[in-house]
Amino acid sequence: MKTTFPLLAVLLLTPLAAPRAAEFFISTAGNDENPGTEELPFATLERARHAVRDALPRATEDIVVSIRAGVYRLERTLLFTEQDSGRDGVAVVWRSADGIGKARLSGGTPLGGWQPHAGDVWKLRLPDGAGFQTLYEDGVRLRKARFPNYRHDPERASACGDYHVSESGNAELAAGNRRSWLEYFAANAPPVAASPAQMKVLVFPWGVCDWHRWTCQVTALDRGARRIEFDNMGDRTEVIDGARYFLEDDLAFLDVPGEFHLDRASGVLSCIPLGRGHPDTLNITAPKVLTLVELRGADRDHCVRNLRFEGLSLEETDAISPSLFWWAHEWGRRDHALLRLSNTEAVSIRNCRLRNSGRHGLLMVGHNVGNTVCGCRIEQIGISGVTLCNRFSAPGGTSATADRLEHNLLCNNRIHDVGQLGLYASCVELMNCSHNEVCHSELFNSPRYATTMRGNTEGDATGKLPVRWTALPPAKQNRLHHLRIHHCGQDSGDLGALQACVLNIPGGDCINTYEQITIADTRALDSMMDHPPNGIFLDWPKQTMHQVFRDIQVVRAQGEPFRSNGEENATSAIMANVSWKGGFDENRMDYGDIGLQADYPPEFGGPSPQPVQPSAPAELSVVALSHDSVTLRWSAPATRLSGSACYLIYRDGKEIARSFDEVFEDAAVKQSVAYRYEIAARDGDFGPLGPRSGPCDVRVPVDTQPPQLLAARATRDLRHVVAMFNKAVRPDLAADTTRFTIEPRVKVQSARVGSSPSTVIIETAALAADASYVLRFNRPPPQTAGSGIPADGSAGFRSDLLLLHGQFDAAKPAGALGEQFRGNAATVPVEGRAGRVLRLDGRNAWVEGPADLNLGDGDFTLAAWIWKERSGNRVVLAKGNDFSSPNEWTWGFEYPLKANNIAFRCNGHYFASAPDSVPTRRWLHVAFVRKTDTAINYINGVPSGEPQDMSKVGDLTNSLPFLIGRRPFERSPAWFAGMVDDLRVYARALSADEIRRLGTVEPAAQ
Ligand SMILES: [Ca+2]
Ligand SMILES: [Ca+2]
Repeated sequence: MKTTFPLLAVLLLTPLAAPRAAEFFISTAGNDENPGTEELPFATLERARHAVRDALPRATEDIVVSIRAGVYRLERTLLFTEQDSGRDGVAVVWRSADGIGKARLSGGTPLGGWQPHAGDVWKLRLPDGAGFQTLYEDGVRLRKARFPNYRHDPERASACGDYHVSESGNAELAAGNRRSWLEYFAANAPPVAASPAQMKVLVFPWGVCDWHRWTCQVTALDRGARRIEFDNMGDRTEVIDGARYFLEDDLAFLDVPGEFHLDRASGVLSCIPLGRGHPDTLNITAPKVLTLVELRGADRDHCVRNLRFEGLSLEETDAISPSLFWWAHEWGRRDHALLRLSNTEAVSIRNCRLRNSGRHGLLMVGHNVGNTVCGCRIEQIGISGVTLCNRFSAPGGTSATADRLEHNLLCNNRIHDVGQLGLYASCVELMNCSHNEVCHSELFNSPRYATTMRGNTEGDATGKLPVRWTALPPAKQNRLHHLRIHHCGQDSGDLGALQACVLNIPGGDCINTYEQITIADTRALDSMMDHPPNGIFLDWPKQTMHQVFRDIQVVRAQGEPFRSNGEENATSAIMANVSWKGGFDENRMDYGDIGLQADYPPEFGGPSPQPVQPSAPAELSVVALSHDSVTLRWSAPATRLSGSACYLIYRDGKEIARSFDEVFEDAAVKQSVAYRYEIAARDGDFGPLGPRSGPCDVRVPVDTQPPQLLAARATRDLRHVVAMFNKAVRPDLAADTTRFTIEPRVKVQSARVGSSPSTVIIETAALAADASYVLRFNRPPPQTAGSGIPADGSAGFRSDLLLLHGQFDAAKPAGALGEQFRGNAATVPVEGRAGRVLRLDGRNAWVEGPADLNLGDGDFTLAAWIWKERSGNRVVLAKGNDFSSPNEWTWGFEYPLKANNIAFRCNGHYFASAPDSVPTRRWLHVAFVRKTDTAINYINGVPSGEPQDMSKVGDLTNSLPFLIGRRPFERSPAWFAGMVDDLRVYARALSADEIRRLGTVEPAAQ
């Protein structure tokens, strides 16, 4: 300390003598005629910028522009060029003088003079030529009037539901045809349009690739045909049945608070505000600029540099009509942001708030090196939060641009609620840039990605054509670490919260690292039909190889936690301690250091509370009330937690499950076995694990209920009978042939437990074809109940070669569909059908039957009652793919497309019922019979269409799963939307009489 005293004294004595840093002041009460001092401040930022330019040649210390608290409304973009730059040792600092976020630069202009109109609607005539694509009320974005209305889903705040789905749509159009259409369900008829010339439809045309949301001009709305026709902008793709859509931008849709409509022809703005009172008092503002603040150097040799923005709030910019993906605007060269940087170096943006952008939050395009973005909150963004893009070739197009987008630091930022106007959005986008660091940040509420990264390879989506480098800059040596990511992927599919693609080729050196990242709750709206969102997705085969993932934990991803398009991206990745692989060790996670840092501005909500270590849960009780279930209850830890307690449940020392409730049912137990349970708690998903509770022991009681014989069936060779019980049968009893009798008398030769422990395969003398039998089981004396000893019972069956009979009457869904089925589809009771039926939602519901069920090379019959919710190519049954495999088949396709029929399809050949024989939304009995070389379709018990030649179809035996409701082809599962009941597969051709009985004698309604 002694040595510092003289220095401190010198400093205290010298201010008057030494050159002072120039400081200018701006105030909303200022005047541009003033000198810009603290006492006599400027009024505008433009005036201060001139003053800085004048002062720069003489400056030897930083020049500071102190902006007083208040709203500064910008009517044009505030532009900084090379002339406004600091130089080494002299920065130009633009700061909020009265605290973080207090100096607010806004592109919004308040609208006044509202007049009441009908109901809650207020109107205002704008000056000639005024217009905008987005509107704000007191800092909240309003929506263009739409149908159906937006519904806020707090778990998916960035999603744009509700959507309607199309009943039907156009097949692929001929070249040059720009008139696409969709047909809506009668129940979804839109209000009569007020000004159709302006109406848009936002539609996901494909169902699969449910990220491709068009915004298209409606060209005709035919209410008789229930048809919305729209300009496809040259993309003449099919619009599938069940395509999600909503209509927008017509006065007739203005019916709820938060909606507005601007009639572009008349300049009349209509609005139902969110707030109460006269709209003149509600701070409704219209944006006047697309980019609020821009730093634009002339080229990479004339950069804007050494500028610092501290504590500013940048707010409210306009959008451009979002018909196109953002990259269609020359990869950002013609795009906009609250803060836009091109040809910049050593620029610092610290503790700034970027809120309510019509396009990006912060956009760095082209050459931008060594910039820092720290302590910021970036939210309510039209497209992406922060976009770095250098996806450009040098003039001539044969090599990458020499511009560099490198060594930028994005640290300690909260970026959320992005993609509000364009769905293909990300909290952070890294395009063809290198050596950048994204760290200690919280990213959430995105309709698509938290982060996406693209580089410079190309090949084809199938991975068959060779991958090669392009003439674009690479994406390499980027480091993403200590990120807290949650609630992304909210409105689209085929994505990962962390996504990367086209980065690398086999053996390439474009390597990026992801470390210390937690990803939670990646989940889309239920209406989304595509591949469910993943935690991490490496897309494009062989083009995203060699990336590094260390210490990454994914919880509650709707799809797999980690997905790779093609195995090479996954197998070449370096993975260490990742939660989707065995041996994951939570102790290696830096939970306390993931996410925002302690100095994150409290004005922006401060960092998330640090998780604490809970005490052990107390009062654990464990009860086994039955032979197959143990119920655990406990009380919450005494420790006060920052979030919800997450419990880890241990059985015999091993973690078996997690629960956010203080109760758990363990259904994976065995009778008469003793188990020991313990519980430990953690503070939320990620945090230090507390100690375990005291152990609690239980012995599961013996099953006193004997197995019941449920059903029997003959096998195709008529030499075996399969007996099905409701639970496992003791093998010694199953093998005791004296216990089984078949009447009329057939000799039982041997018996054994089948591949399922609850089935017994009985070998018999030859059964007569198509006869009725009864199988009886007689239990041995003494008649004690006990495990695996079946009760006396009998079951009738016919030797009619019924290989599979799905009645779907079990009340419990998933797994309880019967011994022959598993899957996630539910059974439901419906009016007019006995028992229950299988419901398939057309999105992801499926059932799998026995894989050993095959149609073979002889006669067969498929029969079922079906209710088809929507038309289109949807698969009812599948055993493999139907397009290029001679021994695989599906049943359900329409041929030709939209013929409203049903086709058995094999190897690209269709055997279809008559056109319009299978309308939607009614119960129909459908059957398909192969008899020698002839195919016959039946609808409601009568032949439909002509018999067809099946002589070119060979043996239909394969080892693929037998699927109901989809086919095993991930790119296009052809989900069936509707219901199925009384599904039968026979290894013989049923007669016309038999089909008629199945198809006309409905089981009585209950
Ligand atoms: Ca509406
Ligand atoms: Ca049924």
